Amino acid sequence: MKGKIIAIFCISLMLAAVFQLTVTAGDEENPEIEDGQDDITGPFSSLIPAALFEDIDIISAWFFENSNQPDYLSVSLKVSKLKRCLFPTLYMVNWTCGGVKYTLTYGIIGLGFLSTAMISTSATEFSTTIYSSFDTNQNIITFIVPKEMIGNPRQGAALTNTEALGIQALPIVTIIGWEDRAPNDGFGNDYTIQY
Ligand SMILES: [Ca+2]
Ligand SMILES: [Ca+2]
Repeated sequence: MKGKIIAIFCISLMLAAVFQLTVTAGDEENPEIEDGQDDITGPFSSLIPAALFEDIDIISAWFFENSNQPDYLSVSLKVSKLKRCLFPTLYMVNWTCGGVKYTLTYGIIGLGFLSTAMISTSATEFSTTIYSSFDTNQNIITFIVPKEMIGNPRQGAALTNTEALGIQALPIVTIIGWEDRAPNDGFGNDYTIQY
């Protein structure tokens, strides 16, 4: 009986250790970047119904990797309500690693029918198209980034200064627009490369 209790205790400890490992990487429950709802800034934003901006209202963003595909970094961005807006819309996630700033951008142009995802770096000012998914059921955009495009960060490297932006512009006067920065001040948590 005593041995059985010790065995159960050991299994519980092992499960706790595994759980601890799984929550060190970002996921929807443990996002590196968190933000409030209905906090859009821009012209007359306090007078305009929040529902009109729910597609750029960022809720959270998180980084993650898959041990089966260690050469890729994934980044997900969750908004209040994802839809293909008629107005030009940009979603961005920024971070810094090794002194270089990286920017993921998902852009919607052409009345919502043309969209693309890109990665760009402050090192080269060069943008490259990458794979992404646009999930209107989960309200999540996910970017899949080959690590060779982000300086091949090694296991244990920290992605710092994490932040996300949702930006919407009027189709003609693109300089006038609304945006949501996440978080509102400072930056989100760092992410540590797992593989
Ligand atoms: Ca928000
Ligand atoms: Ca915000």
